[in-house]
Amino acid sequence: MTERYYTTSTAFLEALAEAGIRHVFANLGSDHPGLIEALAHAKAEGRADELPQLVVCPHETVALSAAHAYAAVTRTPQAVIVHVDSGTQNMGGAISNAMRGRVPVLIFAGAAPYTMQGELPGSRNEFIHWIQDVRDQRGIVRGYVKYDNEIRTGKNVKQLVHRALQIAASEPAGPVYLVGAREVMEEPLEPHALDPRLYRPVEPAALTQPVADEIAAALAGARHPLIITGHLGRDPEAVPALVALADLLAIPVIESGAFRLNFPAGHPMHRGWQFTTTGQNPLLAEADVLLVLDSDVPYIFTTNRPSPDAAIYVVDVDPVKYGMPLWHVPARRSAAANSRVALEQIAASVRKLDLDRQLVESRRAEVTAAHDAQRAAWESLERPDGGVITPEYLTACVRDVLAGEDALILTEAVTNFQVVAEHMRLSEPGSLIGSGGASLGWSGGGAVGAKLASPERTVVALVGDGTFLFSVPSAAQWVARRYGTPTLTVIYDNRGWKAPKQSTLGVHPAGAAAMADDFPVSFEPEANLPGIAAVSGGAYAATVSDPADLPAVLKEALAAVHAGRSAVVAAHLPPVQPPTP
Ligand SMILES: Cc1ncc(C[n+]2csc(CCOP(=O)(O)OP(=O)(O)O)c2C)c(N)n1
Ligand SMILES: [Mg+2]
Repeated sequence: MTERYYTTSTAFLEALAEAGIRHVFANLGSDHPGLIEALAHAKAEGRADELPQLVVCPHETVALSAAHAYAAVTRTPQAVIVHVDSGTQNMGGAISNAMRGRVPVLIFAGAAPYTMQGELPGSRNEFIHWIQDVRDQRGIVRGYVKYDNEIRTGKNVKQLVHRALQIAASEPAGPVYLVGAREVMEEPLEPHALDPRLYRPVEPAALTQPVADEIAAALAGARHPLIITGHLGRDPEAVPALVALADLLAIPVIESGAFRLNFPAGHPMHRGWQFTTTGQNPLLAEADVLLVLDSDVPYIFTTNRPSPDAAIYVVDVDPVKYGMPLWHVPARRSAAANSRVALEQIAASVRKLDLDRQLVESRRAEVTAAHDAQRAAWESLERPDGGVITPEYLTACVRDVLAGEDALILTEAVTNFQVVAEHMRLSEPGSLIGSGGASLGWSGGGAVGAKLASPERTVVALVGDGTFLFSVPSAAQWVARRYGTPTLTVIYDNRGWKAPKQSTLGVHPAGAAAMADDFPVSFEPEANLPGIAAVSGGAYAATVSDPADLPAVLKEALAAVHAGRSAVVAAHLPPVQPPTP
């Protein structure tokens, strides 16, 4: 019997498999012969099932965004392989999205060989090995990862992988980065296994009992309590815990900067969303007790803030936001805890109190009436405007075509984040994901990862036209066809970047740019955006201008997805800039 081929690369891939990772999103290069060889040997030896499947991604943004969405859906760490410094840089903003989105992803990059005279297998034999040798490859991502390290020997590579995954998955979750040069990835080893159960993520933290009691008493004694949350729904099981507390005391809930379903849209205590909200929210102004739960941006102080007398409590796994140099909420008390655990503790403490039932019930009636009025006002906007598709009408059409589907919505709709939230009316925990970060272009790869992670669901990405282009749609759509992950993408197509125009108007409302209506944000002449998906991924492609056509086109697009083909529909909204004469 021939001896089993087993190197650091085999052990590295095996460690990922031990941790339950089934796909590795990869963009390969001269640094990866060890990995490619390990995979080929495993196949030849009938052991391919013992290693994860490589998903070839022609762009690193797509690779990391796919791993990001996969991790967000499954809440398990995922892995990405990129090429030395170049591939690391090409992940671009996707790594900052993974950090802000708090998703556990292990990124492995090769490194230039560290011998050049054939001293070791893998030694330099290509001109590019000198060019790719940089002083601080790990420094490229150090501001964005929780952990970085170099694999220096195969002897402990599994230890490093499992430790990296443990750090990635412990709250707050985030990306981790390992590098390994060619020589070390070629090192022959004795096969060995490692028990991943000994590297479990850190258990969720709880509030101390006095703090749980204090928050419970404050909420129970408040006239106008309010809860603001941003991403507690990363753990779908936290949603019913929030519902239980909101029900118990009739507390209205606002979602702020939300990229997850944190609270069911149809629940009578749901009082709307805030993104870049420009006006004062009356609920926030009148709140006498405010609980900020898992929120990076609970409000924007310059335009929308709580009363200076409000008693504010912050509960968050990272309540002081170590990763944000400027951040402050004037909280009476801040506590580091897992939101689901904390909510269950606070509710248990509330149940021990003697409540003013009349106060709670009259508040429930008031909040419910306000909720109903808010929804009626939104619904009245769900129509075209003089033959033009409005974002509200578009979102309502998407919502209606998805009725009865088990849909997973990816939102990257930028200036239409709020419209998407208000008009999709999602209520299922786990039915919405966004990147959580600031770097646009996540949803192309994201849709691939989300569909791979949940093949039974209908995955729908709602994106801006600029965002669609940021997402490297050629690469994303190719991967989708190659790996059989059909999804529907709907482009909120205002033919340009509305956000920078709005930002300018926010600072210079009557400035020269505003006066001349001169903003360099237009995408005229128009590109055929769905056409990119058609040529690179064989997708169903359509562009719609007439509101009357929209429902039928969306239906046809959805049918294409169900038949196994991706679909991209661009819906023409009012243009961001008037067409140039
Ligand atoms: C990678 C990246 N580059 C640039 C930006 C800055 N930026 C923020 S919003 C925006 C416009 C996005 O355009 P589109 O998707 O069409 O959305 P719209 O603003 O038109 O709603 C840009 C360029 C960003 N957030 N991320
Ligand atoms: Mg746009």
